Amino acid sequence: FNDGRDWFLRRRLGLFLHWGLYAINGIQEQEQQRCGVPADEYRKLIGKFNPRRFDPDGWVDFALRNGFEYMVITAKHHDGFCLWPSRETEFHVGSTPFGQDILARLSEACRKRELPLEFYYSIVDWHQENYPNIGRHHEIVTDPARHDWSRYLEFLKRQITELCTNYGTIHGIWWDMNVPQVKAPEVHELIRRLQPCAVINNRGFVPGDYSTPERDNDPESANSDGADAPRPVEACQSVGVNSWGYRKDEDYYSIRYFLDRIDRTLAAGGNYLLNVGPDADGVIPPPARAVVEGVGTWFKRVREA
Ligand code: JFZ
Repeated sequence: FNDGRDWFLRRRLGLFLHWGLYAINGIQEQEQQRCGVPADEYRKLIGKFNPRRFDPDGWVDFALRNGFEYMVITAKHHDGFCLWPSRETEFHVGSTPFGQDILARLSEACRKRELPLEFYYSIVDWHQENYPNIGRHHEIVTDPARHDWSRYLEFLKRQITELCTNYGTIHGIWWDMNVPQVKAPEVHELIRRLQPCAVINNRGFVPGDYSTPERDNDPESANSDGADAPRPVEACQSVGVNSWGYRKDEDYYSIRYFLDRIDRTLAAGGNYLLNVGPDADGVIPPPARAVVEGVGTWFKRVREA
């Protein structure tokens, strides 16, 4: 890129964190849509979120100790719950018994240890009544009379402004679930203006800086978004077979599986983002840690070679 975003080309392995209210039930991060948890029930989880063992320095140490070179956390997933006290909604961590600004704590821990941090932001939002909750991956029934793209986009821009203003230097906005019908290049311009080191993936409103293939997707075919030139690639994958968020009875991919996937991605010039889901106390489950450690042991050897 030849600008503040260059860090992304030198750093290759990232730790992805899916964390939010869904950690409480421990089913999966899309339990409302996929597991029939009613929206009204889901909302009540806000009264139960109290991760007493949240230790942002511990997460950063864990990542660095295992050779990970950047971090991405779900600032807001499809459920609409915000890990920071957004002025735009009440559905945020400041309204929980825990109360603390998770993004402030984590970004501070990352800054101290110079670990680049990106914010994942879901364009899909099951909590905002303006968001047209229809279509691929998000068939939550809401009142169509309230759907309003332009109002939702204004809300989104104000939230992105909060994320790009209140946490010092951030290193990326990791969009999820682009809606192909909506083009809003001004959102990307906003990020560029406020955060020159921030990379933007291709699940947003215009193609972005790099493509985001997932699981066994072929990097060539994944997320074809009309980009006109080859771009950097970042593959992503969860340690859990069933979920990105914490799941009580998760099945985990083997370390060997990831070494194969990651090796292939790195050889093709891509970055790799390995995901874990901390539990409701804020603890990364032991089997997830074991995968990160196994991958890290191997990756540190590759880096030294
Ligand atoms: C999305 C989310 O629905 C999921 O919860 C998680 O956050 C993941 C990182 O992103 O899921 C997707 C999005 C795109 C593809 C697959 C799963 N895709 O393009 O293959």
